[in-house]
Amino acid sequence: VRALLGTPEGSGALALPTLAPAREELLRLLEDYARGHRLADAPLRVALVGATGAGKSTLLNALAGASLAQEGEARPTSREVTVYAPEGAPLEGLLAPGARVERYRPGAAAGGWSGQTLVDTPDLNSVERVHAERTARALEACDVAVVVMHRGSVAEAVQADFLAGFASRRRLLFAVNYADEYGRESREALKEQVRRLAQERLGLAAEEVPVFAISAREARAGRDVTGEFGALLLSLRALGGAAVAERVRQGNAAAALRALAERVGAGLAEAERVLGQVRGGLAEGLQSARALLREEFEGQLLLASGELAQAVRKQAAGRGWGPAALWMRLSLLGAGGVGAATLVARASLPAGLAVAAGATLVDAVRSRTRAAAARERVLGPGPGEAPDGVAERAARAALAPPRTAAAAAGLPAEQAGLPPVEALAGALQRVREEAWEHAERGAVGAAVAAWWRWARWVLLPLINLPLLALLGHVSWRVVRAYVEGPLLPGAYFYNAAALASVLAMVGGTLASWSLAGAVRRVRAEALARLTERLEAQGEALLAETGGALGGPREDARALLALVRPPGAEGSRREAAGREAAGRERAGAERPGGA
Ligand SMILES: Nc1nc2c(ncn2[C@@H]2O[C@H](COP(=O)(O)OP(=O)(O)O)[C@@H](O)[C@H]2O)c(=O)[nH]1
Ligand SMILES: [Mg+2]
Repeated sequence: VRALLGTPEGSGALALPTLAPAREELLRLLEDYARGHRLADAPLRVALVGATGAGKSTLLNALAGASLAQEGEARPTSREVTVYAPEGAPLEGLLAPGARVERYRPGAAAGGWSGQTLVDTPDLNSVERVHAERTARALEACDVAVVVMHRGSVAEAVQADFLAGFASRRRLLFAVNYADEYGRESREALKEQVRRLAQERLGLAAEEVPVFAISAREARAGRDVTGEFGALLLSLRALGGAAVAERVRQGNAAAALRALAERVGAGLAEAERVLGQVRGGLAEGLQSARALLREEFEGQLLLASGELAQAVRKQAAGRGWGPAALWMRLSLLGAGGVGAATLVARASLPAGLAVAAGATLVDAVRSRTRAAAARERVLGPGPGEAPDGVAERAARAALAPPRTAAAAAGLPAEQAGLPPVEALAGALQRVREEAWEHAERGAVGAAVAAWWRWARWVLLPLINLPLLALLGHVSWRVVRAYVEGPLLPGAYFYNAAALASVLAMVGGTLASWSLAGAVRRVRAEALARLTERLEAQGEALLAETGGALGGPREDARALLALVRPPGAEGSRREAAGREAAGRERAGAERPGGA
């Protein structure tokens, strides 16, 4: 249990931030549980607790048969703890500063007391908080509390609040003192009031509330005015028997453990709830981040359409054949270069070729710088945009709702498994880069391949056939003129060439039009890739928050499984009884006992 509970700084259930307010109490409960086991066969410890002037010290003296504790007229009478212990009994946990210790030889006490350790405590209801704290510390180290009350303190809220912290893990006995001052009826009425209070405020079952009307002062003088002081003594003696004492301790320890499990269970449930909210917030934030990135990327792709169309045409021209493809290739060189080359070629062919080659080179460089510029424009911050860019804005949008949810629960963002904004922004930017690269390369290839599947059979023949027919016709005319004469005039060839270039131009334009669909496809592909990657990244991020506080949560679950094995339902006392019985059995089975 100690290992699973761990430490607030290290791992273990205590590292759950939702358990932070309960840390001290959990450590106290753990200590209580451990004490029950450590002192398993030490004499039972009985603490006398109650309001100032209730008669605690008088009762201790009556039980011990000696003037051990100071009985006082001036209140509060006892500031310190008085311990009345048999010789040799361990006193660990009881020796707070200022505590007074009286040892007695078992069996020799004048009050007929034997075997147990009695502890007189300061007042519960003193204005000095330190009194109640001392009493609480003393009761933490005891097994049984005898709650001593006078008429005025029976219904005191401070007392009930104090006892509520111990009710489940301490055996309680109630003594209504000053019985010598009331008649039988008021005594019974007071006892009834105590029973009701114990059930309502402390959650005890009716049969768990032993109440005795006594007069401590009379008992001091050896008189039992109600006949119930003897019964109280008997109850305490019965508790003092070794077997009962052990059962009381085990029951108390089991109750402490259950209380501990209850707190841990609540803390774990709260942690799960908070983390659930963080995950919900993150899912929501990621959705708006995705919408933002998609919208922005779609816009950028539209702006980069020219660049993408260029890439598509280049690839398509590479696949095509015949004059139409040639025209497409030529048109990629840029009209300026081709025009200049044609003009110069009329004067000198080598000069024309040189101009064409120069134009091609210039064009290649320009297309490269244009690609770089397009990349810069798509991926970088847009014109007039802050330099943090869309990725950072999206990261902020994704993280805002889960961070709010975590902060509302006092959970630091990193403990909730949320990355810093810069890290997420970096990852989102990488996704954008990847989607753009996909657009430039894979998507263009795929779109052109799809275009080529139909264009090769439909479009290219449609464009190339008239050209080939023209070529055939011209050839036929040339052959016939050569054989039969007269020879064809130069104007004929100029005309045929002009017609061929018109046909090729129309074909090239048709091909370009048909490629508009391919460009759209590239954009859609790139957008789909972006969405897909963003979704995958969102999943990974959600999975990461799912594993937040993994160690402490696991330890808390293991602790709960240890304390409440599956199916162990039923009432508190029943469970305590079962646990004690189980331990007795386990002890009996093991040779040598403990
Ligand atoms: N009449 C009467 N007086 C009592 C009784 N018990 C205690 N006293 C007196 O009440 C005063 C306070 O008692 P004390 O034991 O010091 O109370 P404590 O503050 O609870 O320790 C003392 O003067 C006692 O003599 C009782 O049963 N009957
Ligand atoms: Mg006292």
